[in-house]
Amino acid sequence: MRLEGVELRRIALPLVSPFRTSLGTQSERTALIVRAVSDEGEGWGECVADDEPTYSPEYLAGAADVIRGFLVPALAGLDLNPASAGHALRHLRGHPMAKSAVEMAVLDCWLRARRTSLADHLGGVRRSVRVGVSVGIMETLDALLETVDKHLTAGYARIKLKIEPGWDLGPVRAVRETFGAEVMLTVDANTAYAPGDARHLARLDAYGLTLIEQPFAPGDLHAHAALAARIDTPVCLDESITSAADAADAIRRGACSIINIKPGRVGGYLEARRIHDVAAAHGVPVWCGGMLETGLGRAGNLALASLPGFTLPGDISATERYYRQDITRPFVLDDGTMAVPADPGLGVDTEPAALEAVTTGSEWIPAVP
Ligand code: NPQ
Ligand code: MG
Repeated sequence: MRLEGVELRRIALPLVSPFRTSLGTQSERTALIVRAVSDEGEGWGECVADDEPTYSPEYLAGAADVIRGFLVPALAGLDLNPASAGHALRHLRGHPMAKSAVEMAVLDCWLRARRTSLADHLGGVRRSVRVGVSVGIMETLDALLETVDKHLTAGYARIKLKIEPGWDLGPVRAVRETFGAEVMLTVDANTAYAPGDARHLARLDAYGLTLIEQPFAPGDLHAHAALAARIDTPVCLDESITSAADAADAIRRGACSIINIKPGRVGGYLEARRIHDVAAAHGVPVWCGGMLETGLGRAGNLALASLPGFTLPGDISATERYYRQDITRPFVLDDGTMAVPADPGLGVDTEPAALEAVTTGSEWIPAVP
């Protein structure tokens, strides 16, 4: 398969309600949509970088620049397949979200041409997967309880509360006291704590959490290992893990006993599968994280989450949790689960009118070295 070029679109999707994490408040999702055009047809990808480099060092305009200046040229003239695409980008350091977007479009294109679903290609073993929902930091406990109630009524299999200093023990206690011990409950700090907060975080042990996600800075594996050694709640890493090598290192150092895998953060679906494999070899459960993806990323993440090691519900919520109108068909919740797309490639199509309506800019990048 030969790449002819890539259409890069910038989109802005309004969120149904603002989403606040310890990193900031999001009221609109901007993203890059990649359409790869080849001699064997086309494929779609999505870049999950944010406008600002807060969650990770990557940001949307920078990702577009890297895709235009380095990634597309690196793929030009090659005989492409999923493995060769990754190989051709390996000498370029960093930029996993930009790489992931391009790899995703090439992968979708290649799999569509071969009538194979992404789930089958990755080695998926489930036709539907259990999913959870991520609940932002709220103004009041009442607002939080009302939101959690709505999600539990909708049937979500797990509730994840975003936490930060000043919004942690109280919200967790309130949710446990209101909804009971049976609810699968987790917390995500998005790096908001300092190593000296370990004693405070240990108080979360009283609430039977399934895990605590990324309390400390991405590079501080030592602090995560020290916390893991003193609390009962399993420590899960998100921001710290950007490759299978990172995952192996974190596991070896006792910095986590669970891993959140996001294809965008780790450079694509193939590296995501390698992390899954490394974790499985160490008996470490994994689950699929979320980055407020459009339907394209949602479809791919469902395929990834169908692998056997994804034993915890993912942050792959129904479309309506985030968007009134997506650029694909909506994804719906069915008794706490979502169906894994079975059609070739990502198994989902963009809706041209919907895509056009949210596009704020586009360019054609011809594949020339
Ligand atoms: C997490 N996701 O697990 C992330 C945080 C997050 C669903 O909780 C733009 C860029 C939007 C990065 C939204 C969830 C984002 C973002 C959420 C990261 O840590
Ligand atoms: Mg997280």
